[in-house]
Amino acid sequence: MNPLIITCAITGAEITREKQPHLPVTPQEQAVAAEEAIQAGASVIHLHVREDDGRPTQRVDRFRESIDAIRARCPRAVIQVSTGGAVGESIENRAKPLELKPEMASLNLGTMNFGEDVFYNHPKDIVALASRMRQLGVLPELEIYEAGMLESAFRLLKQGVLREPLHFQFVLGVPGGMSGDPRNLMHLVSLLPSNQFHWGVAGIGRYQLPLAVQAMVMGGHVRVGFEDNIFYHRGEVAQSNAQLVARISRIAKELGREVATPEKTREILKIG
Ligand code: KMH
Ligand code: ZN
Repeated sequence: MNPLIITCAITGAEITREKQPHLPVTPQEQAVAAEEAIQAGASVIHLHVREDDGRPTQRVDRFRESIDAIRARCPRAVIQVSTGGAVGESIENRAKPLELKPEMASLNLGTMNFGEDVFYNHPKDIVALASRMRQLGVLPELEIYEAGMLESAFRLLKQGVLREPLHFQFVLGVPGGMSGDPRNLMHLVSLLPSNQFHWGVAGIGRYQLPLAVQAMVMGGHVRVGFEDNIFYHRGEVAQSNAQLVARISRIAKELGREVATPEKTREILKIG
């Protein structure tokens, strides 16, 4: 089976220190969390940044600080910046970290209810973000929360806005999108027409582990981390992002699935 790409979403935009005391917030904390996650088997760091007081921000200087700090501790990591930001962030701000020309960036494929909020992704903004990524040589990771968004991605591929090979992240379990029911992942994967596509799954909350295991068996990739889930077991907060990554690496080993190094990940996703 193909090597397993583990992405670690170390911080996110919504989780607070009150809920997860080990949440990395400052660039230095993020660098330590990223280094530990890479050592535990992650190869991609999905990056949101915060101000020192924990507020989410899309300030380009803050992204630069975090990326420099992560690079200093783990130069091999593939860094994927978020263009999703926090709910309610302007599209102009969401696009800002692209100017740093990261290797990867997230691209959200549609508008949806997101818990009690609405996560807006206007079609023209999706096209603009995708086009800017293409101009700057940034690989988009396509964030898919329900099946209609996957079909939107296929339309954008036909229109030439996106290019193969596409890399999908199925984010399942956000209230407002598809839940983490295993049949939803089966259905989404069944809609992928060929192996010209890469896919992974990010299960939210209690869905994180079962969906990760399902994806590993199905040949997909996995995202874990505090952005999506703060618990190790029910009611027991995880001690670090790396703890969540290490569990996936151990299960992969048991399943006989090699864990991709950052170098292998670049080769698989054709980065650089
Ligand atoms: N914070 C969520 C509203 C992404 O990084 O692209 C959106 C999000 C997706 O986290
Ligand atoms: Zn994110």
